[in-house]
Amino acid sequence: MADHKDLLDILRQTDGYLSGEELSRQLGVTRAAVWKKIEQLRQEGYEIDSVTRRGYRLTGIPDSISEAEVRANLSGKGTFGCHIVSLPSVDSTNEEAKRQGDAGAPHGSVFVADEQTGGKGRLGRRWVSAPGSGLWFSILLRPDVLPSEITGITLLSAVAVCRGIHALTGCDARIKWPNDVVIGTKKVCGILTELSAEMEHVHYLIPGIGINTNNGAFPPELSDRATSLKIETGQDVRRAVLLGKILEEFEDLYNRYGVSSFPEEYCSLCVSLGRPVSLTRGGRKLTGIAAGIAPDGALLVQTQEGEKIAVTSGEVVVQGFYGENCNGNYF
Ligand code: BT5
Repeated sequence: MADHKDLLDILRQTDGYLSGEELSRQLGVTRAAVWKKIEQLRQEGYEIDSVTRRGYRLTGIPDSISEAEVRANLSGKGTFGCHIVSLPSVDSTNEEAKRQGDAGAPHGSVFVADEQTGGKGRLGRRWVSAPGSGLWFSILLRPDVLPSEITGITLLSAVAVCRGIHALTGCDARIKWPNDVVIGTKKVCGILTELSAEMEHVHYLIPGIGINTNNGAFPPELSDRATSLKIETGQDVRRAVLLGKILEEFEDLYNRYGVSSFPEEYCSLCVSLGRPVSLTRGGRKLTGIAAGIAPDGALLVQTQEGEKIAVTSGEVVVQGFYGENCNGNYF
């Protein structure tokens, strides 16, 4: 028997009104059942106009990340989003992806949640993921590569996020090497890539992406360094639409670059390049200019002492931007 998601699909695909009789015919259910389904959708936040003798018309879609809403907004070829898991609340979408990855979930699965109770950043840092305020999701990938060959994936993901944000909001989203997406000098998105592998084989790879969409404000410790799409544009963003767009861009990039390389576009989007930077290496504080990105994704820094070094991990502070050490303390 058809459920209310089928009714939603029909309403979505119809421009004008559809009578209760026509809906009951198409769904193969009674008119009373149609009415019940309409009420159920209204409770989920869908706005449905009803006019006597004309019927029903969909007039408003909520900012829902339900599987049905995500699926309705997928426009890629179908690999990314073949399996969608949407949860009201979860510890971390990366952790959910790992659990389901261990249980055999397929390449291209997407895990999305309205709230994360244990959202995480790199080095055990916390990622603030309040309910309804952002798009928190993870993609499960099963590339046939060695663990040493996954160096491009975080960079590629950042490009997909910039493209998706720009397409939907017009915001000039850029990248602070390696994994922050910023608007101006504030962070709108963070990416955490995790891996399950043996020496010779990657079981799966999980880029986890957190984008502040509709946050009106942040906790005091983040307020001068975090922003949201709503703060930047004054408009609400429908997260399922943004997710659909990012998955489409991700699929396009993944099919062209895989996980081992990244698009040249990364460099033109990267705000770190050409700026003074400082970092700590082997207990030594170094300063210099971010001069380029190596093919393996490392940041090339021309130091004041005249050396050119490749930085693959750790915190690089870009002049004019926020920074923090591995304890999450700012400097
Ligand atoms: C990151 O780490 O930026 C990676 C964040 C990844 C989050 C996604 S959400 C979906 C998936 N599931 C997860 O559990 N994680 C991923 P890092 O570069 O270490 O930055 C963390 C720092 O960003 C924190 O120490 C804060 O200073 C700051 N921060 C925390 N929450 C933030 C937010 N909502 N917006 C902006 N900055 C935030």
